[in-house]
Amino acid sequence: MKLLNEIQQATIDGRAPEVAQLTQQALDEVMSLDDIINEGFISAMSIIGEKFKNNEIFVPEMLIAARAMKAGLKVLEPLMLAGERKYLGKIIIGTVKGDLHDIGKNLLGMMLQGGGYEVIDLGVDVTPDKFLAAVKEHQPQVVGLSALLTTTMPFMKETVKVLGESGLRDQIKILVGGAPISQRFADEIGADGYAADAGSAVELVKAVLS
Ligand code: B12
Repeated sequence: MKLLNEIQQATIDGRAPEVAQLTQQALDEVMSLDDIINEGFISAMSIIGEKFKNNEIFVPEMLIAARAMKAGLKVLEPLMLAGERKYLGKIIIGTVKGDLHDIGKNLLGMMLQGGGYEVIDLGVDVTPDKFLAAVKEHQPQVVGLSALLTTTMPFMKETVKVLGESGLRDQIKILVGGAPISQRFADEIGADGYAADAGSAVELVKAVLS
């Protein structure tokens, strides 16, 4: 528990090398990936988010904390990706237009890969047309849209609309997620599913594909 608190604090402080080292130590002590991610990193990011909202910290500090979290995730990556290679399905993921947040989307990608799915990551600031082009090219079963800003949520709606008009809609399931997203919003925009975190997203993908 103490170690997870240390990971959380070092992430908040943006001490990337120390986060990497503490994460390795947590793995050596056989702590679960879920505990490290949830109690170490995600809890740190919600504290950072609160501090930012209250003007106690600003974008540079948020960025430095995000880098520290990435350094920790890098240590976990080989374990998260260690799944079987025979894919259960193909999934395209991306952060929608105007939005540069990618930590949650990356985590989602790693968990899905670990869960046995082939993941094609389109990156951040992905326009609806780019999602459509990728669907045509890769023919996935699932498309996962991520948004962290309330101002970019309309582009999620736009992406669902563009995919809807393409004639390919019945061949794909569209899932949405990100801190400001809810099941209600997913229903409103005509998405096929919503999950609050990357772990539940893997379950959701299993469910929509079954
Ligand atoms: C780190 C961070 C940044 C970093 C991002 C670095 C990076 N490479 O991602 C930087 C500094 C760049 C940044 C910039 C900005 N940010 Co910022 N940021 C954050 C912060 C602190 C953490 C986000 C994060 O990584 N969380 C951890 C991850 C693991 O969680 P997650 O993304 O929610 O993902 C999980 C789930 O949601 C889910 N999930 C995510 N995507 C998907 C997709 C699918 C399909 C599914 C099923 C599930 C799923 O699974 C994930 C894993 O469990 C949040 C606060 C917060 N608590 O969210 C603010 C926050 C999102 N940012 C905010 C703001 C305002 C900004 C800026 C506008 C600030 C500015 N003035 O410039 C810019 C916008 C830049 C842009 N155009 O995108 C606000 C948004 C407010 C709002 N209502 O829209 C927040 C909420 C802070 C706050 N409290 O005010 N930010």
